[in-house]
Amino acid sequence: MISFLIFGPPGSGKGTQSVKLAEKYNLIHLSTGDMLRAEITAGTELGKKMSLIMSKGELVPDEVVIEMIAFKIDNSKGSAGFLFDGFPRTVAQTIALENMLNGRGMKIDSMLVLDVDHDELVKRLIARAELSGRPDDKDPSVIENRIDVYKSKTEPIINYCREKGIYQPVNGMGTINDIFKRLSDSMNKLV
Ligand code: B4P
Repeated sequence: MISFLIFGPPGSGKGTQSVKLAEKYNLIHLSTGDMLRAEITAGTELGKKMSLIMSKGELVPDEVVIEMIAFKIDNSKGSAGFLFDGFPRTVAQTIALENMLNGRGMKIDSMLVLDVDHDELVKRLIARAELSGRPDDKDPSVIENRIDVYKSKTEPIINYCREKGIYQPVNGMGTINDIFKRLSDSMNKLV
């Protein structure tokens, strides 16, 4: 089975593109953001604890998302592989994912990184706030904090993956369909 990471700052289009790519390549789409929001909507104890962290634009603890992903990997069958969206977000999560996959005879095959200008990120997230009702989209200072957290805690994964030869940058500016075509061109080299 093949494993792709779709990577980029908040608002870079990870979630948007993942839905289309998972369908095209018969991949299981695993979004930790969606899993956490499902916990909040269901009103679970975990959801209540994570809601405050997420509304500030901070990352939830590594062990919470690692456990969620491990459960999903073990309970997902019948696809060509996995598309990880919004996970990993720290180098520690990356190492945990590698260990999980290696233990199951898999590896991270490619990291597709969407490059988008800062002003475009903010514009997209403010536009989404109108529809999503997500508290982390409504407040411009929370959006800026999410971008800062990405730079300090998440971006270092790029160097880690570059050294492993799996880093593939993709221009994330333009229409959703143009970006989908660029991502597909990169993925076609591996599937
Ligand atoms: P996520 O759900 O991953 O949210 P995100 O980073 O904002 O990205 P998202 O996928 O939603 O946005 P997208 O770029 O697709 O995480 C939310 C929070 O959960 C995090 O801040 C953190 O607190 C927590 N969390 C999640 N995973 C975690 C982890 N592993 N560890 C710790 N904490 C974790 O798109 C944004 C918008 O842009 C959309 O409205 C879309 O319609 C629009 N758009 C996309 N492409 C476009 C284009 N080409 N042109 C115009 N608009 C476009």
